Amino acid sequence: MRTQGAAFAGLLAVLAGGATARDVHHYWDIGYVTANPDGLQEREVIGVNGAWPPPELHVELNDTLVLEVRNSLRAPTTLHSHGLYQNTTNYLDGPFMVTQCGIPPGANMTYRIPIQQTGTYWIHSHYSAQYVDGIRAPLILHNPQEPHKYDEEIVLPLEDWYHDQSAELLGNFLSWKNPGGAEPVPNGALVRRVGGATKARLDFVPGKTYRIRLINMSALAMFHFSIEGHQMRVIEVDGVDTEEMVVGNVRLAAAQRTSVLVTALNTTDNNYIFHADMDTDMFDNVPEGLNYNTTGVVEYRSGAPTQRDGDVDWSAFNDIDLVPIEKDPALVADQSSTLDVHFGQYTDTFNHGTFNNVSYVMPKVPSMFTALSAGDNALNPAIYGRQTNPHVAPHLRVVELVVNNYDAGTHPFHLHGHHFQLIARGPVPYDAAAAPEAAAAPISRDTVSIPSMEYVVLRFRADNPGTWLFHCHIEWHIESGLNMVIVEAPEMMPQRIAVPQQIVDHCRAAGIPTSGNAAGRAGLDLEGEAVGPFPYPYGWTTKAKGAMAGCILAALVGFAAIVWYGWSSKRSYGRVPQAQPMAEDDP
Ligand SMILES: *[C@@H]1O[C@H](CO)[C@@H](O)[C@H](O)[C@H]1NC(C)=O
Ligand SMILES: *[C@@H]1O[C@H](CO)[C@@H](O)[C@H](O)[C@H]1NC(C)=O
Ligand SMILES: *[C@@H]1O[C@H](CO)[C@@H](O)[C@H](O)[C@H]1NC(C)=O
Ligand SMILES: *[C@@H]1O[C@H](CO)[C@@H](O)[C@H](O)[C@H]1NC(C)=O
Ligand SMILES: *[C@@H]1O[C@H](CO)[C@@H](O)[C@H](O)[C@H]1NC(C)=O
Ligand SMILES: *[C@@H]1O[C@H](CO)[C@@H](O)[C@H](O)[C@H]1NC(C)=O
Ligand SMILES: *[C@@H]1O[C@H](CO)[C@@H](O)[C@H](O)[C@H]1NC(C)=O
Ligand SMILES: [Cu+2]
Repeated sequence: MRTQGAAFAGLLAVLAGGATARDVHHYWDIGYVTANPDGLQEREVIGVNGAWPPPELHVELNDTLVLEVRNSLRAPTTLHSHGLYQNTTNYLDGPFMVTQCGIPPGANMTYRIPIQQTGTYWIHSHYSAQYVDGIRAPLILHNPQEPHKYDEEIVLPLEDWYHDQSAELLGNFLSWKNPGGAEPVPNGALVRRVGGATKARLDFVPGKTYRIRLINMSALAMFHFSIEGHQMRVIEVDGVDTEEMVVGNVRLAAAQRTSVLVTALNTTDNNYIFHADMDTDMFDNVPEGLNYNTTGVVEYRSGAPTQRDGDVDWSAFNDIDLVPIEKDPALVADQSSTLDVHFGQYTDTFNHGTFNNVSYVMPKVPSMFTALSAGDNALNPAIYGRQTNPHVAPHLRVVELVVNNYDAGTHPFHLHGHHFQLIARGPVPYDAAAAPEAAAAPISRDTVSIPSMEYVVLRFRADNPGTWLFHCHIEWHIESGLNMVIVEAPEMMPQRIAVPQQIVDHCRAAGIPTSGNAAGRAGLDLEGEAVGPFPYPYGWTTKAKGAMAGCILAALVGFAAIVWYGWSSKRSYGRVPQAQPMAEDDP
C-alpha cells in the first residue's frame, strides 16, 4: 500500500508540475585516437567515438544519464562520475577493485545514473593512470531553479598535459630509481582544451553576466585563475551553491570546481587577458622552456587592442570562509579517525603515499563485493584487508576525518559518494582544544586541498550505504598508495544495492571473484591477503636501502628466498615483502 501511495503521489507531482524526467542517452566508444592537443606534439590519446576531446555531458536535475560505454582499448577501463553520490548504485562509481573489476577490452557497460544533484562535475577513468591520457570530460548538472542570475555560461576545463603515455610515466615514477617520489612534470597546460600556439578565447558581450565553470581536470598541476580588469564572484564549489564572494583569483587543486560570475564591461573598446597559471611549487623541478603561465583572451571585439591591467589580486581566498546557500548546522561527530599523511621510501624500494603509514594495496576481491557477501562480518574492518586501510561506519553515524598533512607538498583529498562539511583548518597536528570553532553553517565540498603541514577536519553522515574511496586526487599519488576505503553502512548494502549481471560478468571474464574477503576466502580467514610494503626499520641508511633494491632485483631474477639481517628480529613484519606496486600492470 505504502509503495503504491508513494508512486501515485509521484505521478500527481509529475502531472501537476509538468516536469517530466527524461533519459538522456549517450554512447561512448572509448578508444585510441591520434591527437595534438597542445599543438606541440602529436601522440596517441584516449578519446571517444574516434575523436578527442571527449564531449561535454549536460544533464538536468531529475533526469537519468544513460551512458552506454564500449571499451575499445587494449586495457580494462572504468568511468567515475566525480562528486556524484551514486546512492544505491555503488557499482557505477568506478574505482577499479573497489566497486568493479573493470570493463574488459571489447566489452560494454551501461551507466544508468539518476541525477539528484546540480552543479559542475566531471567524468574520468578510474583505472590506473588512464585519465592522464585524455579520457576526462566536464559533466554539468543543470538546475532548472538556479539560485543565481546570469545570462550565459562558459565551461572552462583546465588540465595539465603530458607528451608521454601514462603507462611510461607511471613506470618511471613507481621505481626504485625514484626513491624521492618526484612526480612527472607536465609538458604544459590545456585551457578549454587548447594549448600551445592556440590561445583560449572567451567571447564577451557588453553588459552580460557570465557564469564561468572552472574545472581542474589535472593529474598534478594546481592553477591560479584570474581575469585582468574584471571582478569575479564565486557562487559554487564542487556542486555546492554559495552566497556570492568577491575574489581576485581562484585557486583550484586537481579535481576541484568553482563557478564564478563575471559581468562584462560596457564597451567593446578593448580586449583583456585571462590567466591560468600552474603553481610551480608542486613541481620538483621546472624544466627549461615550460610555459606554466598560460594566458587566454577575453574578446569584446575582434582586433580590438589588448588592455593590460597589472593589478591582479593574487591573494588566496579561503574556501572555509564560503557561505552555502543551503545552511545546515555543523554535524556532531559520532566517530573520529585521524589520518596522518606521509610519503617515504618503503620496503619495496618505491616511494609511497600513506595514511598512518599504510600504503594502499588492492584486495583480491573488490571491497563492494566483500561487503555484499560478508553477512555478519560486514562491520568487521579486517575482512576488507589491512592494506586497504578500511574504516567502517554503521548506518547514519556522523563520521569525522582529521587529516594531518605532514608531507612537503599540497594534496587535494577527495571522498567518493559524498559532500563533506569543512569543519576546521589549521597547522598540524590537529588539537581539538586549540582548533577554531566550526562555522554556524559550514561549507561542503567533495575535494579539499590541504597545504603542507596543515590539517583539515571533515564530517559527513553515513547515509549512503556503499564502499567509498577516500584519496589524494593527484593521479601519481593514487598510484603510490594514498588511498583508503570507507565502508559505509555495509549492514544496509544487500537490501539497497543490486549489482547488474553485466558487472558480475566483467569480473568473471577477468578471473576476479565476486564474493569473499580481501584474500578471496570465506569469513575471517585472511590467509594470503596483501601485507606490506612497510617503512624501513629505524636506522636504515640510504646505502642499505640501495643494497636492498639490489636484493629485490636479484630476487626478481633469481627468486631466491632472502632474509635481510636485522629483519628476522622484527616478527611483526611477517614474511619478506614482495616488490608489489598497488598499480596493476598495464597489459
Ligand atoms: C526533482 O525531484 C524532486 C523529488 O522527486 C522534486 O522534489 C523536485 O521538485 C524536482 N525538481 C525539479 C526541478 O523537477
Ligand atoms: C557492445 O555494444 C556494441 C554497440 O552497441 C555492440 O555492437 C557489441 O556487440 C557489444 N559487445 C558486447 C560484447 O556486448
Ligand atoms: C589544478 O590542480 C593542480 C593540482 O592540485 C594545481 O597544481 C593547479 O594549479 C590547479 N589548476 C587551477 C586552475 O587551479
Ligand atoms: C554598465 O552599464 C549599466 C547601465 O548603465 C550599469 O548599471 C552597470 O553597472 C555597468 N557595468 C559596468 C561593469 O560598468
Ligand atoms: C607567473 O605568474 C605568477 C602569478 O601567478 C607570477 O608570480 C610569476 O612571476 C609569473 N611568471 C612568469 C615567468 O611570468
Ligand atoms: C610514520 O612514518 C613517519 C616517517 O615516515 C614517522 O615520523 C611516523 O612516526 C610514523 N607514524 C606512525 C603512526 O608509525
Ligand atoms: C541516500 O538516499 C537516502 C534514502 O533516500 C537518503 O536518506 C540519503 O540522504 C541519501 N544520501 C546521499 C549522500 O545522497
Ligand atoms: Cu597527493
